[in-house]
Amino acid sequence: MKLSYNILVFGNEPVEKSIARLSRFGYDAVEFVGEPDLYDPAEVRSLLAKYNIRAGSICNIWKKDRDFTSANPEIRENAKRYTKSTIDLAEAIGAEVVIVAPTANMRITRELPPEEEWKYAVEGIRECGEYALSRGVTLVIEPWNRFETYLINRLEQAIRLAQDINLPNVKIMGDLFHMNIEESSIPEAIRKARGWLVHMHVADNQRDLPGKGHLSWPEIFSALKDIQFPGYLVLEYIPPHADPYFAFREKVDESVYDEHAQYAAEFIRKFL
Ligand SMILES: [Mn+2]
Repeated sequence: MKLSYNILVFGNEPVEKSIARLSRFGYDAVEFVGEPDLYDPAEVRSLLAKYNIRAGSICNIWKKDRDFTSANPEIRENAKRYTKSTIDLAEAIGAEVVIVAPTANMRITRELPPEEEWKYAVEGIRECGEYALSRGVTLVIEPWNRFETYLINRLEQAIRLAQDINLPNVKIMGDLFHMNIEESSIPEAIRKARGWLVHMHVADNQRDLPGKGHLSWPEIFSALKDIQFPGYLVLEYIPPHADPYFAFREKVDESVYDEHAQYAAEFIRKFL
């Protein structure tokens, strides 16, 4: 298990500040925002070398016009084009993982019959998975809670989708905030996902820092150890808003970034 942090939560600060902070508090890797226009890959590579930290993963941003299962063929095509651009970014900066989802974030009703949208989800993510394979990148499907999507809410649904896609580099991830809403048992869901679960977003039940809510951390870590979880534990603190992307358009208090990163690393290390 390795430690990482989604720098989406650091807002618009220069990327060097984020990379330096995570390096300072002993993180193994950085999770970058899936917006290729934000980064100059050559600059990112040199910053990662300078601060001796890896590019672990890329967290794609699923806006309305990036949707593998939209009824609109333009939007479905755009989801593939967009995902390939983030796979290119991953390859360029040396990130192993790109996070995908089959619907736009906050689209909570279907636009097509279930069989048809499943087919589009399989085809779209498979096409991107094939593209990622030759570039050494793994795609991980992230389930979201029912208030952000209707399609993939639980790990077992993500596994079914990955099984239908049927590529060695298409796996799944878990996000403890979403899992707390959708899974009957978080540790059981983790244990049943052995072999598929290769990436995690870590937050407490209300999406605050781990240990600030009511999740049972000893049980969660014991399940992760049982399955020999091989991937990154990525801190994803998000302020309390229904729309996770909106949360970062609000003015955030930058003075807490250091404190958060330090606290989260210390908290998690206690369980490793
Ligand atoms: Mn997440």
